Amino acid sequence: MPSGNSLMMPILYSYRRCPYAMRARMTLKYAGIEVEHREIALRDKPKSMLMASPKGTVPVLCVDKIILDQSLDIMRWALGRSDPDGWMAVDELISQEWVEKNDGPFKTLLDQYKYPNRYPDLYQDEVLSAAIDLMLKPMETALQSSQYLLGSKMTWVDVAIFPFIRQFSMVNSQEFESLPFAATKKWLKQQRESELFNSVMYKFSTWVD
Ligand SMILES: N[C@@H](CCC(=O)N[C@@H](CS)C(=O)NCC(=O)O)C(=O)O
Repeated sequence: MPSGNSLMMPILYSYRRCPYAMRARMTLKYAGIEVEHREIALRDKPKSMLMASPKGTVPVLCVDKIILDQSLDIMRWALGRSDPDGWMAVDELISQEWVEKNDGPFKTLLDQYKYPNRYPDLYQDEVLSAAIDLMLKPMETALQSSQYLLGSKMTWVDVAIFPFIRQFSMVNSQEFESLPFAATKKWLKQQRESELFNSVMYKFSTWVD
């Protein structure tokens, strides 16, 4: 068998609760791409993963001789292969804006909200209201006028952002429930209860090289 042939199943290094890995797993599943799943322990990463991608974050997809170690690259690669419901049929600039805001400033606020002990100089209520102003309010406005962030159809932007909003909602679920964002809560519930999301939350045992 020649090396690098396309019969090799892609290998995905993943971590169940990682939002970046969730968006990659959801997209691979949607695209119908089967992978060899290697669940990692963040505190004891397998050498084979670090050899493929020394920066040591998940997800990492190894396909043929290509290493994709950014979740958005994995999404793009998967959707380039198969995109049955047109997740990519959206305005590129608007999509980028949402996802950059999520992965950049919103992720920073999410970490500050989730790990207050690491940020003793910050006030939690200020962190929360910054996150609300930056992300939750614009999401609510968008979702009040359409079922998904960019219109009436689900797109890669919903999938890229959902795991982070889910994480945000779980930091203090009572607090989240008290927020006046009915449309966002409905969207979150739909994503969370979807077959697609639940199908990628299987508990694998940890991969050992
Ligand atoms: N920009 C990367 C970020 C991935 C990332 O930060 N993943 C976290 C887990 S959620 C990680 O692997 N962190 C390494 C560690 O905690 O050691 C991507 O989009 O894939």
